[in-house]
Amino acid sequence: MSTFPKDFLWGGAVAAHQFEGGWQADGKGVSIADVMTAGDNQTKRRITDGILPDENYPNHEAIDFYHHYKEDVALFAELGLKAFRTSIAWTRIFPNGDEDEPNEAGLQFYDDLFDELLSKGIEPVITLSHFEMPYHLVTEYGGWRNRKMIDFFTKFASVVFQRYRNKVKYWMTFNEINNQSAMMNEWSLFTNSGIVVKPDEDVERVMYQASHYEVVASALAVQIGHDINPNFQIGAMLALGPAYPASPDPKDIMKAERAMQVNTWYADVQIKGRYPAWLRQYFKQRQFDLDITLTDLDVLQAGTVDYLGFSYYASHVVQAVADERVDFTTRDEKTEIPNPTLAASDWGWMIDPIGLRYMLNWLTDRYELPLFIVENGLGAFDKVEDGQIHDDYRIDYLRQHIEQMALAINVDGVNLIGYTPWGFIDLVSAGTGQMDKRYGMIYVDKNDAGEGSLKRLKKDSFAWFNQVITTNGDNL
Ligand code: BGP
Repeated sequence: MSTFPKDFLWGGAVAAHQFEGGWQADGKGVSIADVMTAGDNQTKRRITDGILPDENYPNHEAIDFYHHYKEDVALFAELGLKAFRTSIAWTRIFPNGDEDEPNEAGLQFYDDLFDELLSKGIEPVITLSHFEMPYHLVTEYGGWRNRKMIDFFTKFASVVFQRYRNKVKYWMTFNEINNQSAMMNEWSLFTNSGIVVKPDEDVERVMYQASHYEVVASALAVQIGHDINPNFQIGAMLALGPAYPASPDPKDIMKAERAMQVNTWYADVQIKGRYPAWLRQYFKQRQFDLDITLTDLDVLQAGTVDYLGFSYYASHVVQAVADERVDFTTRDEKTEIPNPTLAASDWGWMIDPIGLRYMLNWLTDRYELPLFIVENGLGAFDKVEDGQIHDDYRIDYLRQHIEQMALAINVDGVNLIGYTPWGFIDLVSAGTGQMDKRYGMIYVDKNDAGEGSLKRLKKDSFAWFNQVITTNGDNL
């Protein structure tokens, strides 16, 4: 028996660009996700220079939720969802990002979607920017390198806050804003900030500058949102998983601590309203000379978030290197090693349910804010046999994580307000662009080559998760 709070937000999570399709429908503009090709386990997604003929862009059609939303929402209701996390595709509202007036057809789509959800008792949980900024802002302005992005983003935020002020209560500003702290991974900088680093640029400086503009934009959005509706709950959203030290060697411990600091400083700023000491010092030592104004610092202080949303998939193990730098910063991947005590998914992600409880404790001690797990799940290959999908591996993964959530709440006193497992309906993988890296409880008939009927089928995990929700987590 696991006790969850009475109003616990059991739900499911997706993002507009990974499931809506309709990439040009009703005036939608081209987003950064629209210029990313399909990859797979071995092949990285490529970022093309605009839309090229003969390339496979999996997000263009995705699972075509745009044209199936009514039937899909009916299925979500049958699954028992109390909350549904998605994003508003920025390019449906401002196709290029720098227009004076929003696109009414795009606004209407989300009105219709939110009405449909609310009529079924499903609470929308909305991310403003989930890896899908307008591509025009990249080609014309250089993405988040440019301070002008703050104005474009806050305008977008104001328009949707105003429009949906009576339909949406839970918001998040930037999805996994901290991914780009792994700046050597070009996917992260592009999806977070619309940046492809030029040969003469210092990638680390570029990353910190873009991140700064984003935390300022986030803080301004929080203030704008609270002015429009004081009941709004506006959260930060980070990808979080513990970085364990590889051994008791104090150098490994220090390395792991710094890895956590590098990964979580965004939450420090968004929750506490100021940069942590180590990072202020780091900026000085590295002589980045960032554009951070005194007004920005006031904005950060005034725009702190109401809760912390986070994704949790895996934990990591880090090891100090022989010629460790005095600041212990993690600049590349050679410091991360596999964890011999854990199994990994088919994509090499370490499966660590206890790490989730650890993280919930760590975050509670550090921030004392309500926590919301807005992504979690197992990407796996599924097999359809006679129209059925027996995904017991997925049920096991989710069950083990929910058990740890229950312990965190009941034994450790963590204030956890909800759980929206990722990709509860199969969708395009953000990292690889695959369809066959599936997270869903609802199967969608489409493969990596983009072929399939788009038919939806219930996996075994569908009935299981429905039972979890209807018993409020008592029957796992
Ligand atoms: C997070 C993103 C999601 C999502 C998920 C799973 O990084 O917020 O958009 O896709 O991870 O990752 P992937 O799709 O690469 O398996």
